[in-house]
Amino acid sequence: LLNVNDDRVLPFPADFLWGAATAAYQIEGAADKEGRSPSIWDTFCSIPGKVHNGDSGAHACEHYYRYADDVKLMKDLGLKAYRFSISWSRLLPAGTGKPNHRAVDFYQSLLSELCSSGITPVVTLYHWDLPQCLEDKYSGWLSREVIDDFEYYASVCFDCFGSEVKHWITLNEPWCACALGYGSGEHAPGRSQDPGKEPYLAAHHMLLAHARAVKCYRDQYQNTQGGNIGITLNMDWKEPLGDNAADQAAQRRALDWQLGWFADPIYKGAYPATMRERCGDRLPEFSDNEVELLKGSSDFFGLNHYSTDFVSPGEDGPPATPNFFADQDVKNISDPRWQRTDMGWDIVPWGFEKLLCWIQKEYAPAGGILVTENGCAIRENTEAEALQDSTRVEYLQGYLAQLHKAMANGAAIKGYLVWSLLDNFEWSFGYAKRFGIVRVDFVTQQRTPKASAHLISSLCKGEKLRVPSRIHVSSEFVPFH
Ligand code: GBH
Repeated sequence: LLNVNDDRVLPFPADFLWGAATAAYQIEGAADKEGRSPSIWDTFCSIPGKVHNGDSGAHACEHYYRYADDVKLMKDLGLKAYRFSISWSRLLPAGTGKPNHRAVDFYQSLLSELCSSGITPVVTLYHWDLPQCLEDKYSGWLSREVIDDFEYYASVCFDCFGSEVKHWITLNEPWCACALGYGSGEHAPGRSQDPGKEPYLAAHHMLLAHARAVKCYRDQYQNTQGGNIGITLNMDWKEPLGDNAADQAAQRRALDWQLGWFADPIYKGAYPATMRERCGDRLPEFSDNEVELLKGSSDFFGLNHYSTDFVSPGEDGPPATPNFFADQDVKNISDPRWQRTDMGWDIVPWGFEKLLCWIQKEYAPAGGILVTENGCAIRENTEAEALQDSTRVEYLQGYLAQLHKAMANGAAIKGYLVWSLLDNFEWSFGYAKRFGIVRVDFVTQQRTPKASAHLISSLCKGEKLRVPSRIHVSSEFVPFH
């Protein structure tokens, strides 16, 4: 038996899927080129004040033109897997209908470079970039019409790319797309008009669109193409502030409103009871057929994880008009001793172990858990500073040690993809926040691997994880209250 508290050199299974992740709008550039039509993120970026510095994904990492060099870089690092997303509005500029052949060529070329380099593609269908024409036509995710259009888009992807792709992800982090896109308005489409209803409605349609794409794959492609398909959900761990029933109930609500909102319909066939109780008819209902469609609609559990909070009940009481965030009645609290990333997110490795074990226990996901994102933004003022990204290296060592511990404690974890391969367009933060294990100079587009890239590279090559003794591996911690 492994005792990770004493053993600072941690082995991982030989078939563990190590790699890195990106998303289309964050790296591709060529946003108004080669037949691509705008997505809701192009529109959102053009509204003054929405994105830091007026930045956009118009050029980003120019990956659309530099993909061959980027795959070469991944090959040099020895990545086993690469997660990227397909741009819906590049492939189907009208949102539906005839595919753009230049987009088909682009993604097929990317896939063939990956395959000839021995890198396993993990492909996301939707990483937040709805075609703007569908937003204009029927208000995008607020309409049931999007479900058919998403299923059709997915089927085009399976047709065009399914012979190379064995790992499909339908949606990336629907929580962000709904809570930030329709609740706070921080993300596209930037709506906050009806925050007590729209996040729930958009989420309902996302869940159904996900389930229909999965059914389509299983019915028409899985037998011949032999891949698997799942969803990626994001969860920050929530630890009860105190050892009391009120804080434990707040933890349950916090988990339900972020993870359970999506995972419960997929794994249990219903929204969490806490949501049903508190939202009443603002939370849409699934028909019996829809419950059947949703249940079991993920071949693996894709998880993105970044940070942890302590939680206790909210203090504000119910707001005058209902609101997604207030519905939860949760107050998030940080330990002031925690170190923070450049996003202001707390670095709390032990929360990762708790979350992974929670998912294993609560959902026991068939096909296991695939960590599809984890990583951090670090302030890197100069290139020299960036290349010695010791804070990121320590973040990864701490989080990976906890992932290792979760595996030792029974969590079935199949792989780990770091966010992100490249510094890129960090949504409303523009280019000001750098998550890459590879430095990108946005003037010259030069790529340079950072120390963290060498860490990931060593793991890809089968080396054990070395965790310096100053990094805590134990999940025992001293609550600050
Ligand atoms: C992901 O979302 C996205 O999938 C990816 O595109 C993006 O570039 C990447 O992360 C980095 O942002 O305030 O301490 O409680 C991240 C989802 C949800 C993670 C909010 C952090 C708040 C942490 N995020 N969460 S805290």
